[in-house]
Amino acid sequence: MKNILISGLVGILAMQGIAEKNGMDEMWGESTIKLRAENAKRGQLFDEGNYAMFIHWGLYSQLGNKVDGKTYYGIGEWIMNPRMAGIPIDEYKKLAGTFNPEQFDAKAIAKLAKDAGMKYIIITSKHHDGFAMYDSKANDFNITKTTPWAKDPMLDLAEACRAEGLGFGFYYSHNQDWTFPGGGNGPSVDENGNPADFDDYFKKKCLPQVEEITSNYGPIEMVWFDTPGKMPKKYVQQLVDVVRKNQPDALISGRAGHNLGDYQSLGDMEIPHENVEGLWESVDTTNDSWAYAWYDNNWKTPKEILKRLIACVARGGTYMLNIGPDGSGAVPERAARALEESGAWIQRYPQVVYNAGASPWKHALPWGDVTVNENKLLLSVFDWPASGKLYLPGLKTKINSAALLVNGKPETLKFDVSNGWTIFELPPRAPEKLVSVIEVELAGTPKADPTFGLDPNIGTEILVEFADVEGAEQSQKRWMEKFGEWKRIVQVHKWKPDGKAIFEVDVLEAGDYCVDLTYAGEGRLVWGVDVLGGEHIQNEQNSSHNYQEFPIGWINFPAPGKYEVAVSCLSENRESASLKGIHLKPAR
Ligand code: FHN
Repeated sequence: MKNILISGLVGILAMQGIAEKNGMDEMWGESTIKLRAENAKRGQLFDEGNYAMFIHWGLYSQLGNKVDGKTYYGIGEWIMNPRMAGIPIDEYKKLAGTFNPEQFDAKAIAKLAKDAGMKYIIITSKHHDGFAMYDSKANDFNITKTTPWAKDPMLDLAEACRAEGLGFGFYYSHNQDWTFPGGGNGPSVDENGNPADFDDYFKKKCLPQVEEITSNYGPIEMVWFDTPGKMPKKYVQQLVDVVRKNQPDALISGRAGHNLGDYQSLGDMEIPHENVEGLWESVDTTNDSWAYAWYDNNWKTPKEILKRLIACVARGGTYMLNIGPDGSGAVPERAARALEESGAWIQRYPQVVYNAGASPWKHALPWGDVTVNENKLLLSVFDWPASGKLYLPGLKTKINSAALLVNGKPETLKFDVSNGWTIFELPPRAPEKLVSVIEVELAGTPKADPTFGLDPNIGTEILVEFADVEGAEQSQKRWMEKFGEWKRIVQVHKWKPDGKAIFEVDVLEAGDYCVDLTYAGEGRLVWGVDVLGGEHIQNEQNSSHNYQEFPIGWINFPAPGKYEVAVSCLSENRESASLKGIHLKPAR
């Protein structure tokens, strides 16, 4: 199996070319894996809580992606950028004059985070637009000096978090500042027309503001630096020194740059498919934009939120989920509702998330996912099997007992073991509407064979990042669906005539399986699928520029056991063919 996810993001960006074209080449900086060593308190909430609230809120929230009657689609906090509405600096600054967020309710936001099951809140103190959402003495372009509201919301939010027993911390855009002379992607001359460089911006604004946010709000959990770009190391080091001096227990985000952060920050909206080692975080948002966008109703459902949260914990990481209050300070009602509903589930099953560790299978299973807490496996079942049987392949540790949690109480489950598979007998109805949980107490340390078992109930999807590849290339591909809305896959492409992606599978029930392939390409493509040492099938199907699943045919596994399944692109426009995964489902 390959772990391509930890490859340097800078390299990936360069490879894509697309990021540079969009002026977003300064996105995430390099990946860092650094475990807190010298300070046991630092990162405790991050490591054990596994779930946090991210808030993007600023002047841009007032526009909600509409400027002069025109709607711009993409991440709202970039609205002034030429890639979006391209608002001149002077025009943008005028927004402060009408920023009056009377609906902002720090206590309600902290309560929402608490009810959602989140352990701390990170909010934008200054985003790339340069506007400080707190009372900054270092620079007047801030919420208390320039808005009719004239209050510091961060004082209230810090206090409200403390009252709820939550951690609190700040996002700070340290490199990009689009309105201050010399800031990253900002003006290159000052108000008198004199040249300004990054050093001016850093000394006059960035460093003093980081002093402020780490001094004036009590103990904070984290400083979430973002988009370091090509910022020289000496500057990042100074910021790190300030944070360490003022807040020795605070974490520094993986996007500080130069490997000076405390953990690895994955790409925006990235939920990894394979376990990732070390201390790491995924950041995601409740819809498609970070900041409020009036049209953006593409909310994640409570079930989707739980799926993404549990996937992060099961891959070994932490999940931070964003909300974007609007210009009045109100949190969109649907986002709040989805967080409350998923949070109510977490209150019933805290052991699935808090202090929970990674799945020994190292990837999700067809019906759900597995987290580990002490000597227990927590099976989160998203797709309840109609057959009354739940199949768990490759568990290598003896089971002491298994129980289905019904209204929080364990009900003993019967189970059987066959050909290395554990088969649980389940009642016909799922006890939970969202996700039902089975607790499996083990006799020792959880160990599992990560080979993908073909589930006898439902289809099993295997992505090409889990394949061994010969005669073709396996690489990451990233693109923006809307501006700033990142998608990523691992693809197998550049197929040579003898190219293959080989998947190892474990079959419990012999027989015919329907094979579907997910791919993109141009025109019709001919694909071959072989059970190595067994049947060969091939078929021609259409393709499209975006990834779609196409049926190829039935293939036979003559007996239970392990097999290798090879996929190849046999003919037509092979240069265009990009394979994402295979799906195998019992042909019944
Ligand atoms: O450019 C920012 C973006 O606006 C947003 O804040 C995200 C959140 O992770 N960070 C940057 C892009 O990665």
